[in-house]
Amino acid sequence: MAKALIVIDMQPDFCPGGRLAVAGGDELVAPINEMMADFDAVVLTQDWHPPDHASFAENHPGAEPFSTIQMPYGPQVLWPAHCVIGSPGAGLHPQLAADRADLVIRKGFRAEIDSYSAFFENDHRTPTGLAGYLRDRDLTDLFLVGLAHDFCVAWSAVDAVRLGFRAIVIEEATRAIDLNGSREAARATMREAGVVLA
Ligand code: VGL
Ligand code: ZN
Repeated sequence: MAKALIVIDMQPDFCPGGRLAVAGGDELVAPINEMMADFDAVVLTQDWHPPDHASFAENHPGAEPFSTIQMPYGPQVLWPAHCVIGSPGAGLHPQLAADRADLVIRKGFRAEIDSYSAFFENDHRTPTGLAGYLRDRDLTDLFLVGLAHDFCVAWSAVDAVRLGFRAIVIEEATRAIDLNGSREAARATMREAGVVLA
């Protein structure tokens, strides 16, 4: 048994002033940095989209940001353009102790499909490779923190349990977008899946 801290999407675009800002997102940097020493491994995820990404409202003429459309793989919220490959907002937060990470895994780099989860793209089938990495290192207990609670953290935690890991979301080290009650919905989904909310 070994435990990993999975730090989801701590990037300037998800922090105040960013293109898809989550309220209070930057408040998490210092506590997450402090937690890192308590784990056998630290993994960071990085949302990483090409400019023509299908999750961007601006790539769907007439569509409003934060509306939902049907994609071949299911419903997809359309977001303001964010975490565009190579842009400053797509970097890791400058104060995040990224030097301590063993692995940085990027997701959402295919234009035609979004990837909230650190494990699978939004078709729930195309793997990112993270599960294999964690299994190879015998990292069984995953503690999830970062942004956003109700999208990338929640989807990652649910997939983790589905893949046979123990998943614990440290809620005080997350912040939610909370779109139409998505925070409470995500909490219910995580609890039902067997994610521990700590
Ligand atoms: C996220 C929406 C779009 C997240 C990423 O990190 O939760 N949310 N892309
Ligand atoms: Zn994204």
